[in-house]
Amino acid sequence: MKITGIELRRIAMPLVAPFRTSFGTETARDVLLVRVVTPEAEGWGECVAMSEPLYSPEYVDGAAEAMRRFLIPALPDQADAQAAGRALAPFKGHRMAKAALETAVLDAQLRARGESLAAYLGAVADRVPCGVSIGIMGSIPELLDTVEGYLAQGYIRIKLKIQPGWDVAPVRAVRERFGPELPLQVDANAAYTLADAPHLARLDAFDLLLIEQPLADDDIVQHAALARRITTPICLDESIESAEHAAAAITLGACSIINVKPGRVGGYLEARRIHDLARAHGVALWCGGMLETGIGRAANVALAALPGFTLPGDTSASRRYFATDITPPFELNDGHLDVPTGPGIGVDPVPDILDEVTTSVEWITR
Ligand code: OSB
Ligand code: MG
Repeated sequence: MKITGIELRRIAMPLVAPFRTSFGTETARDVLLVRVVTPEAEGWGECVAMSEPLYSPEYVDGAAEAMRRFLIPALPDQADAQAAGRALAPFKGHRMAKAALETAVLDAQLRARGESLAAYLGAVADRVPCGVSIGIMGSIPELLDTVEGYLAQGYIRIKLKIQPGWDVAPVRAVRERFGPELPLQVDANAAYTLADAPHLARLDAFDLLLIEQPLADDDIVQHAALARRITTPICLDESIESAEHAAAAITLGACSIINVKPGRVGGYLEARRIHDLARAHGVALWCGGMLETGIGRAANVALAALPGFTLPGDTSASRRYFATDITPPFELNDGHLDVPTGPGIGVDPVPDILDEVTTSVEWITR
């Protein structure tokens, strides 16, 4: 199965509502899609890099440049995801770019042999429970209305974005309004320092499932120190870019839970290594999100169906993000999304919709 060409396609996807985190506000998603073409099948991958390097060092223009200049020329002739992973490994970083390429290769490979990504990865569930990530709001009443709306849609876990000045009060308000049974967690996107430990300990009173990435990406040791000073379980997101990072964090006691984002760790093969490692060590996992279109979401839902993913993920329905998704929309059913069963990632872009949102197309032959 020879790779004959690769398409890099940029699309512009307006978000249904602005999404504010401690690192910035997103109003639209600038997405880089990868399509790997072979005579037998095509495969899709979604690059989760954002427009600016605020969540991680990667950004969309940089990912496209890394792909065209270094990664695509290094890919093996044959569509073989394991071989692609090995060929890309010598290039440092650029994990989101590598993940998109490797996923497109894997999708083509699996479509050609009629196997679903879920089956390939070792999924054990046919549907996955869904949470929703709620951005920083202008006021507490606005936040409470937003939470209420998502609960009415069936989401079974709420995640609140927090930052200094928007933490204890919104958490208290949501707890008081929706009660002690609501599965509730927070995500700081690295907005605090260890000096904030006494303040973060005030969140212990609210029985949160976890606090995600309270400290800086490279503060693994400081997260271990924080874990000894608060009772809320610590979950790492930005800090975990590989199975090696996960092993270090687990050994140090820096986290008891990991948010797995395949883009952040360089692909689904590395995500599965983290799964196997974490599961062996009793560290709980859940599948994070990067405001993906249906292409990235389909693959994430397959990953979230692995046995170690024991907490609800940020794998929300398409309409939480976009008025019109580029694939048939993922819809919430009793708080769950169905795991695609078709070959590969199991979904395809709708050609007319894809064309409408496309801002550029680049075709690279090999
Ligand atoms: O930190 O988990 C995060 C979105 C973009 C970048 C980082 C994060 C997020 C989210 C939203 O929390 C997850 C989603 O709904 O896709
Ligand atoms: Mg996060």
